Amino acid sequence: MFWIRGFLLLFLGSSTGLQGEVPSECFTVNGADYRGAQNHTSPDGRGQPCLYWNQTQKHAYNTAKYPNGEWGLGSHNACRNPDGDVQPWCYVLETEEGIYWKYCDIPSCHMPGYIGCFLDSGNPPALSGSSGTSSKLTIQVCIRYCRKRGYKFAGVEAGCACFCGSEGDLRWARPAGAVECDQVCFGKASELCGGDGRIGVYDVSVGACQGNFSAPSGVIYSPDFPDDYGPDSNCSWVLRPPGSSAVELRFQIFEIRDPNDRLELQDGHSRRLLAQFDGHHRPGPGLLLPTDVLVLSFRSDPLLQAQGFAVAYRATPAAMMSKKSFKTRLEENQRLPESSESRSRLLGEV
Ligand SMILES: [Ca+2]
Repeated sequence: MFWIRGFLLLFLGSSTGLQGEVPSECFTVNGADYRGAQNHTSPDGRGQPCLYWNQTQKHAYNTAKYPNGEWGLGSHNACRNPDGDVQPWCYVLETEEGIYWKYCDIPSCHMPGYIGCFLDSGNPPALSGSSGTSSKLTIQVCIRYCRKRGYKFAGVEAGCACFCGSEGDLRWARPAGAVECDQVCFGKASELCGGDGRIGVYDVSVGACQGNFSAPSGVIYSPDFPDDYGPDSNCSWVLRPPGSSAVELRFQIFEIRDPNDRLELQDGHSRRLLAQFDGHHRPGPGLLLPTDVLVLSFRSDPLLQAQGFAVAYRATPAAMMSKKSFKTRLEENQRLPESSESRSRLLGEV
C-alpha cells in the first residue's frame, strides 16, 4: 500500500459543499464525489467514528487548509476522498500502532458501470476474451478496446493489463475487497487499474458515444469517461423511460472546458431545444424536462478538453407534474448569465 495520506491528487476540479444537499451515490471511479453522511470506518460502517475535518489540523487535510469546501471537506466528520485514494476515508484517533486514518466501506459508493474488484489467478483468467497490455493504459482505453471487439465487460489489472469478457466469465469470478484494486493506471495517475492478481471490471457502456436508455433511471457519461472527452466529439443519447411525462436530470459531474464544447437537451418528438450548457453556462444540480423522449447531444471543438459529465436521469410519472411546476423548476435550475431574452429562448413556452 503506497498510498500515503498527504499525496495530493486532484481527481475532481469541482467541489460541492455540505452533506444532505446532494445524493450520496458516487459517480467517479473512486468515490471522490461522495458527499454522503457515512461517518464511521469499515467494517460495515460500524468501525471507529471519524474525526471532524475541522479538528484535524495536524494532518494534511483539514478545513483550516481547505476552507472553501474543497473535496467536500467541512465542519463535519463524514468520509471523503480528497486525495484520489481508492475510496472515501477519514482520520481516526491515532492508535498505538500509529494508524491515524481508515477507509470507509460505503456500499452505495461505486461508479455506476463499475462491476467490482475480483480475484484473478490468471489460470483461467477472470475475463477470458481478448487481452493486451499498455504502458499508457487508462480505464477508458481498456473499455474502448473491449467495446470495439463486441464484449460486454472490460477488466483492468496491475496498472497495465486489459482483459475483455462476457456474462459467462463473471459467473465464476470471485469478488475481492474493494481496496485491493489499488494500482494506479500507467496512463493516468488519477485512475485505478486493478491490482496485483486483482481485476477491476467495468461495463463497456460507460463512456460510449451513443446509447438508447429505456430503464426508469440510469446514468449517462460523456464520451470516454472517466478519461477526458476527445476533440471533435459528436455524440448523442436517447432517453425513453416508459410511462413518464418528464425526465429529471441531476448532474453529478460537469467539467466542460470552454464555450465551444456544448451539451444540448432536446425534446425527442419536436427536436425543440430545452436547454443547453457549455463551459461558461453550467447546469444547476437538478433539472426537470417536460418530455417523455429526451435527446442529449454533446459536441466538442478541436481545442481544450476536460473530464466531461456524469448525469443521472429518472423518469417522472405524468400524474406528478403540472405545467407550472415544469416552468418553475426549469427556471430555478438554469444558470444562464445571459440576457433575459436568450433565457426565454431557451426555456421556450413551457
Ligand atoms: Ca473545447
